[in-house]
Amino acid sequence: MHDLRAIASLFDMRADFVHAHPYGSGHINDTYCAWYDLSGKRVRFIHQRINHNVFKDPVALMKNVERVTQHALSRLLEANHPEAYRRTLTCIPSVDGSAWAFDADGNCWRTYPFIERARGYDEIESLMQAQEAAKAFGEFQKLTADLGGERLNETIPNFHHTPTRLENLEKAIVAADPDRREAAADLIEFALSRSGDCHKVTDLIESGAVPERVTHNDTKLNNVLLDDVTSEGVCVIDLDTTMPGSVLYDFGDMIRTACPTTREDEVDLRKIDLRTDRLEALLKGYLSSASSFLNQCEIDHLAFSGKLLTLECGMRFLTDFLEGDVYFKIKRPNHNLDRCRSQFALVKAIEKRLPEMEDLVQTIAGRVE
Ligand code: ADP
Ligand code: GN1
Ligand code: MG
Repeated sequence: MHDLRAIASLFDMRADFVHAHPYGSGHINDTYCAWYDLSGKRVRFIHQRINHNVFKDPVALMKNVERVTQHALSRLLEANHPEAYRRTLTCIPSVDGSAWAFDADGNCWRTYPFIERARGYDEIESLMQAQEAAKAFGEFQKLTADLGGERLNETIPNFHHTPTRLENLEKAIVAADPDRREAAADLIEFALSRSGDCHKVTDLIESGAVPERVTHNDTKLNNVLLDDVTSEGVCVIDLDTTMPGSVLYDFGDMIRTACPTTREDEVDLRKIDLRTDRLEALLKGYLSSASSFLNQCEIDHLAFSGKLLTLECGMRFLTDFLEGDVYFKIKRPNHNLDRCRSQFALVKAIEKRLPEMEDLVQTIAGRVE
């Protein structure tokens, strides 16, 4: 636990720090919810330490976040949105006026107002949630489409370049501790057996059939806050990987996180399946906001993107396990192995359902046009 009172003093809070506690279930950053006293009223903020093991240039990252959030806010204010400050993250400035601040140990921090009366879900509870989350991510892509200015910084190069992820896995297999390699033998075999899928989307991007766009790149269900009462997608969060990418990365990760019958680290593999009613809800929500700018090739690969992103995520968990659990936060030994096993079980479930999923995409896309 960091000294949050000291962190608070780095920002222009205009309220008195009361106390803070670790918050949320993200795998990457250190997130704290901090309570403040503002003229007798309790208000809360999020303080976050950016994981600089994962994000090598936190200032370049924060410059992206600052641009995207300012753009979103100005659009909301132009439209006289009654809840503009709840619909986008906004950066509280540091005492010297930047959107970030470094502590005495060289850690980079940022502060956001806490988005109230809404939350993110690790596990989905209703079809409405899937639909609203997908709509919100589609709107986010629409918003970033007219960002203007320079290309955003690549906060993690080759983040969703699946062939590079496969190469990283192959290197990790060679360098791994023999016990870990042995424990993961069946999963290594599975990953390598699906290597033919890894280059399909990057080939389409290289050929120009799938355009580069500004995308979120981490559209896990818990990275959109849904209204406590209406389930409406209120605010897209976790903008660390918002950078040039493909809509297929965003939709694929929505499938991976919103459609399974179990959570990401389920150990009872018999329970793992993909719910096509949830895919239908995702498609309805996403296409209601994104159909105006998607091309046919993107639409034709939406179902496959679910398989690709699930395979890629499983490969990343496996690589991290082989490298000694240095990237994703883990809560128990073999956690990354369990996560990988569950993701690969989901890949198999998707493979069985792919024809049904493809039909659903064409049906819903046909209805929206
Ligand atoms: P990570 O990269 O580690 O996933 P996130 O930015 O997703 O970090 O934050 C972790 C969790 O903190 C989120 O899943 C969400 O529950 C919560 N959170 C983050 N920002 C806010 C905010 N502004 N208001 C309310 N909750 C937030
Ligand atoms: C991480 O930050 P979080 O927990 O929302 C990861 C994603 C993975 C996800 C798997 C920057 O997301 O890419 O898909 O875990 N984020 C980063 O749960 O690597
Ligand atoms: Mg997150």
